[in-house]
Amino acid sequence: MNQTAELNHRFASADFLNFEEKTDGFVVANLTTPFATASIALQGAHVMTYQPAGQPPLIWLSKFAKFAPGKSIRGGVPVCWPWFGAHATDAKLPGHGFARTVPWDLVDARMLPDQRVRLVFELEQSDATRAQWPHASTVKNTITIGQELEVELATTNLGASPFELGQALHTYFEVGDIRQTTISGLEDCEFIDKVAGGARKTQQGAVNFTQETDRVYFGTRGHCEIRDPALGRTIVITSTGSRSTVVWNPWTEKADKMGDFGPDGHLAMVCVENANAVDDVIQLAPGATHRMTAQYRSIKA
Ligand code: TA6
Repeated sequence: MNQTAELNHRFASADFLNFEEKTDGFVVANLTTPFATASIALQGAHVMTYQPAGQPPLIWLSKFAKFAPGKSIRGGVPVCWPWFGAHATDAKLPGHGFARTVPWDLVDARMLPDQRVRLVFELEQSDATRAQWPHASTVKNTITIGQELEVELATTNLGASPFELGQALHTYFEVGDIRQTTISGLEDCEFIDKVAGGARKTQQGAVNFTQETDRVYFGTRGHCEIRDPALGRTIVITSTGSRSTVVWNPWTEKADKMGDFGPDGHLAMVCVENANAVDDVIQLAPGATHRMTAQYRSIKA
């Protein structure tokens, strides 16, 4: 029995869940609830789409995204783990860690009494991952589809010594026009401006977008809002277990270079990423578990 057939045999439900092989070896769970539809790739436990009933998609997925084993997906909710950005000492290792480009195991799938649907994925270590990161650990990604999209990343240190954990939910949000979009909730936070050589600055007022924007904010407060007048909505982001927030839009030149945004793709997206990055990485003690959660919902602007 192939993987898709086995997953359908173990977990599928005519009501809310089935699995398909989107491309060769790339399996996706398709979810339908009374509140929203969603799709999640087994690779990276990667939410690819989330669309509340009667609304535009909340999560952006490039029309030019590639779906192939080992290749990161342009859009959705990539899991950056167990480091954020470039590896601290080995440039040969994948940016944003390996979690998003390896297969995760689906360990539970159920409809809750309130008709939300919850899937739990776990990343078991392998020789390949241990070679990149030798710490005994497990990480679970719990995804709940309802009127909100909820994601919880839980890392447990199974070893006898502490380790440093960097991570992010690298979420791509769909907007009507980035040039009209602003982000509130980061006022007065210090940030690293990666477009200005890593200079440290302080956010004055709302964040707006007129060029490539790539910032890591610190001391963030677990609540920010994406104001999107072009689509007439505000996306509300709440989070726990994260004191850093990354804001990114590649703008025209970088998006074109990346090759999987498509023409003007950058105009329809913004990344707002709850993270533990740079100053905010986690030192996880033996036996301890760190949970980082995010909830995303949209309200009328
Ligand atoms: O989160 C922002 C960022 O670190 C940018 O610097 C850019 O590299 C982006 O992530 C996308 O990275 P990726 O590896 O997914 O192409």
